[in-house]
Amino acid sequence: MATLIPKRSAAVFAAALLLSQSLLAQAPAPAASASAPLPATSAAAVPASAAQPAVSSSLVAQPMAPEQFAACVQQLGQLTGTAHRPLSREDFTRLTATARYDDRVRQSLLVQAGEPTFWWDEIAATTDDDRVREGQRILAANLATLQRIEAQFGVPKEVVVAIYGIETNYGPSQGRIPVLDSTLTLACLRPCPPDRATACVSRERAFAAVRLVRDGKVRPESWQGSWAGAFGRTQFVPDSFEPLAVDFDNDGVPDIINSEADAWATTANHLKTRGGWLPGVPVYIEVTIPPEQQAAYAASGKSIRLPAQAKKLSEWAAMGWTGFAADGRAAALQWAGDPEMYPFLPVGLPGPAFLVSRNFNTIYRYNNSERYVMEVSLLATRIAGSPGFFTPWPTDDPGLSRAQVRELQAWLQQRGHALVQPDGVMGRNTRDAIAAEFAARGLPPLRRAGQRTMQMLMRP
Ligand SMILES: [Ca+2]
Repeated sequence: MATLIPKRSAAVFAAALLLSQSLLAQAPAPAASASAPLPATSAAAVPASAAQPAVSSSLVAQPMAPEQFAACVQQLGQLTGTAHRPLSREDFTRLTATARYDDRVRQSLLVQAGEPTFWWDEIAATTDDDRVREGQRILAANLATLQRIEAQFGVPKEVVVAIYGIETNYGPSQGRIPVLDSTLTLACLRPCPPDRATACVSRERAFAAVRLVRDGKVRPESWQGSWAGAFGRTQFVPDSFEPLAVDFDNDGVPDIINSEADAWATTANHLKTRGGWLPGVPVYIEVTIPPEQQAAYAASGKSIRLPAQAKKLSEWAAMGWTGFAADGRAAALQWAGDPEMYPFLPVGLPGPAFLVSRNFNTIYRYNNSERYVMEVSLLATRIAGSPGFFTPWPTDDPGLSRAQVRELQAWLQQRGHALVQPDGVMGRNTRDAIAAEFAARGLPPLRRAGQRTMQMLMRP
């Protein structure tokens, strides 16, 4: 979950642009909010007004020296002991004595700022048939528990299961970096203003991590998570876990690492408490915009998200907007309670168009990436047995499922690309190998493959 998709510095962003130029030149439309090709990180933890430092390009340019990290941790210790930060310097010093700088955090910051990816590739992989089936299996096997969570928090059980599926692939991908190390490393790579008072995400996250250890809420020897400090089955960051953790299996301990019930209830609590989930309101409805109104939504290379235009669904219907029936035919826009919704177009027109509700914003607070919100809500829709959306992406080369990516990776391995692992994730090594294969055929070195280009590459 998470919020902490770090903001990019100009320098890092410039590097990303250089990397991406060849891709942009060949692509039908660049992905809008280039959300990380990494496991998502975690939930909105501090007030939106809290300062969020930019990644300092000088700090992430090379690994931090051990003495520099030690000095940084010591400086953080000087800031403990204020009213909003109930943590003594003694406790902080004692509990961080064995913390280590972890360079995987820095490398992940760089990767995240790196390669742009496409909506159609990410959605195809994150909501593929395997993930839908596994979500349906988990839902059926835990129906009573998930129904009780839905009754208590008002959040649909399919949304909770979908977050579980997107965050950690239903459990196994919780991250392997000690959380004290990742949060302190991040706080040192993204330094805050040096005053005692200013709330600042990376610093407060590290303090919250230390408090969780101090209070016995986690077992430090086995407390691991993502590079961004998100941990557990639904990936909470320490500063979100601390106020929102729920012990739903009633064993006396909120444990989102080992207990699915606790993880699901804690997630539902976040959506209810932080975002104000509206029960009974859909996250999105796919729409068709009348031709004479389409010019305002033309593709611009960015997503189009217009919360200021929120209107009741009946008002959109009166303007001629229509939805889709389960069989893909046009249907009148209507919903019980006539919720307020606003336009969201991931890549503009041509392409899928949606009206989204406040529940879209609520999932966005869980992990502030538009792609993440659509992945979660599409997966939830399909887990519930409904079709995905009907309008095709504006590409003649749609994205691959994880099974297809594994097949492609196995082929790349056979072709001698030793760094490629058949893990179903289109990472840097896989992209390098794909580009090399295109180049070997005298073609532009695309750094992705889709349904059409995969067949073209693998043709004997
Ligand atoms: Ca528990």
